[in-house]
Order: sequence, then structure tokens, then C-alpha cells
Amino acid sequence: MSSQNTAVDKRQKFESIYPDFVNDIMGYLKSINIPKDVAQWYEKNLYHNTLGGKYNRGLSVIDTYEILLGKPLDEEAYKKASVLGWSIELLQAFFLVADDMMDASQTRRGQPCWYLMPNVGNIAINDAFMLESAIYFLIKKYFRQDPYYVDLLELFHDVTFQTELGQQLDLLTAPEDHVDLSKFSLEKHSFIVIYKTAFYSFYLPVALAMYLAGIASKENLQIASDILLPLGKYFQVQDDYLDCYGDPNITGKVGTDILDNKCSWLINVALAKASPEQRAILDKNYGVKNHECEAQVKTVFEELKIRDEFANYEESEVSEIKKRIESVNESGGLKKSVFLTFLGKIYKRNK
Ligand code: GPP
Ligand code: MG
Ligand code: MG
Ligand code: MG
Repeated sequence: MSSQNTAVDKRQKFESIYPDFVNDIMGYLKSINIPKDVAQWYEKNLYHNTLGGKYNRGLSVIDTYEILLGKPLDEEAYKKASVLGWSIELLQAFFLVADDMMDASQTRRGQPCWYLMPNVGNIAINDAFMLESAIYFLIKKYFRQDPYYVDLLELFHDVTFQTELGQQLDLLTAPEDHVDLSKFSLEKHSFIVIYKTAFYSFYLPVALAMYLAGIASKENLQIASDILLPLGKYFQVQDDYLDCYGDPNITGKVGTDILDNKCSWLINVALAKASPEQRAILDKNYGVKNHECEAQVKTVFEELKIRDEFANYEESEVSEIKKRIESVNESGGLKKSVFLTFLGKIYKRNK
């Protein structure tokens, strides 16, 4: 079997267990005699907003747990890992339903955003909250008896708070009606991307698998965080790069960062290198909802050789991350291959 088939099988297996969890929630609603239309709405929300992605975050819980145990998961272990994997996917769904409203986005995964679906509108706000509540319903059902139950709750709460802080700075740094490039900096960018992306997408799946495997000591969690936050930052810098230079047929989305006045990695590097004349062009054209202005910004990016800057950043960042991975002491139960596998999945990605 090719490794691609294995990946497809893993994804299908993960997807096929999700209805069990939706049914757990539906069973509870039935037991309290909730009107049928409420249950049906929630069920639709739970499917529409979670299915259809790559499930990278959810599957990482399972992959990491398997590597840490050093053997394939039996049925019970798989089920518990998949509860936590789906909990991250629900967290992501909660964030994205809300984020699409805040960003006034039109499409998500090739479909209209949830708040733009017929009869949804502002009900999407409550729907986002209910996606979050599903996490705690499932964790309670499957982990209430485990000694690390409170640790799981605390981890989800902490990571949610961190992501909200990142989202807040992302929004406050990119006002639609007032462009001021002097508010941007690489330091701010770093804070935004670590908080809005790296904690929930990189640290959370590995930390959850470490609790499952019984190796989540304070020291081990710190070692994991020291590698996974830089890895998550690198991932988001790639995302910023692909927003401008990716192929929409491959990424599945058309970039909007220049039009939206986003504090992305590209504009920050450009600001650091720009001559006064180039800076004036950026000041005049960045964040203006007009494709002619966007093209002017892209021309300055080309003059400044931003693609080469990215290639250099990628090589030096990845070599730094690899050095950190090499220095991991495996005697405490952590494995270098957890991190190398993660890095392998995103290195030089084009989508
Ligand atoms: C998506 O970033 C943002 C998040 C996943 C965090 C949202 C956090 C909340 C507390 C709602 P983005 O808007 O840059 O990504 P996309 O381009 O996918 O919309
Ligand atoms: Mg968005
Ligand atoms: Mg956003
Ligand atoms: Mg982006």
C-alpha cells in the first residue's frame, strides 16, 4: 500500500467515527426532550462546519499518540484519541464560523460561509458557541474518570484564550477604514501568528497525545512547546506567503491579505527593506480594496525580492527547528519522530 493510500485510509477512518460523537450529543438532547427542530439544527451545524477539511490537527493527535506508544492503537485507544482529535476539529469549527463573520468572508472550503447559508445569519453566533460546547460534552463523557480530566479542560481553556488574544490583535492591527503601516512590526506579527495559529494547531494536538500516553510532565510539555510554537509560526509564515504567491487551484482560496490591510510576514519584510520611494507606494496602495492598488504593492514586493527573502527564511528557520529537535532527550518518553513527522508534513508545502 502506498503511503498516500495510508493517508487516505487514516482520513476516512477518522471521518467515519465522527457520527458516533454527534449521536452521543443527539442522544442527550433526546433525553431532555429538546424540540426536534433544535436538535436537527444543531446536528446540521455539527456536520456542516466540521467536515470536508484535511483534518490535519485532529489526525495529529492520533499519529502522535501512536508514535509515543510505539505501536498501532487498539480500538479503545483509537476511540479516546479520536474524541480529542474531533475536539480540536470542533474548536477549529467554532473559531472559523466566528472568524468568517468578523472578516466578512464569503466562502469557506468552496462553500458559502455558515452565516451566509439560508436562514442562518446572526444565529451563527450561537452556533459557534454550541460547537465549542460540544467539546466539553464529549470530553466529559469520555474522560470524566481519568486522572488527567482537569488537565484536558485546562489545556482547552488556555489554548482558546491564547487564540482569542491572537485574533484580537489580528483584528485591531488591520482596521478596514484606516491604514497605518507604522503600526506593523515583525514582533507584532510574531505574536499574532503564535497566538492565533500555533497554540491550537501545533501545540494542542501533541500536548493532548502526551496526556493520553502518560508523559505530559511539565518538563516534557515545555520541550514540546519550545519546538511546536516555532514550527507553528513557520506554518503561518508559509500561509502568508501562499496568500500572495500560492496557486489558488492548489490552495483552494484566493489571497486577500494585501486588500485587507493584514499585518502579514510579507509586508513586514518589505517595510524593513523599502526605500523612501517604495515606502510611499506601499503607504498609498496597501489595504485599499482595489486590484490595481494590490498590483502596485506586488510590484514593490518583486523589486524587493520578497520571494528570495522567504526562501532564505525557510531554510534558516527549518535548520533552527531541526537543531532543536535533535537536542530532544528521549529518556523522558518524548520522541524526536513526533516533531520530525510534523515538520515533514509542512516543509515546502504548496497548500
Ligand atoms: C483564522 O485566521 C483565525 C483563526 C482560526 C482564529 C480565530 C479565533 C477566534 C477566537 C474566532 P484567518 O482569518 O487569517 O484565516 P482564514 O484566511 O482561513 O480566514
Ligand atoms: Mg478569516
Ligand atoms: Mg481572521
Ligand atoms: Mg491567511
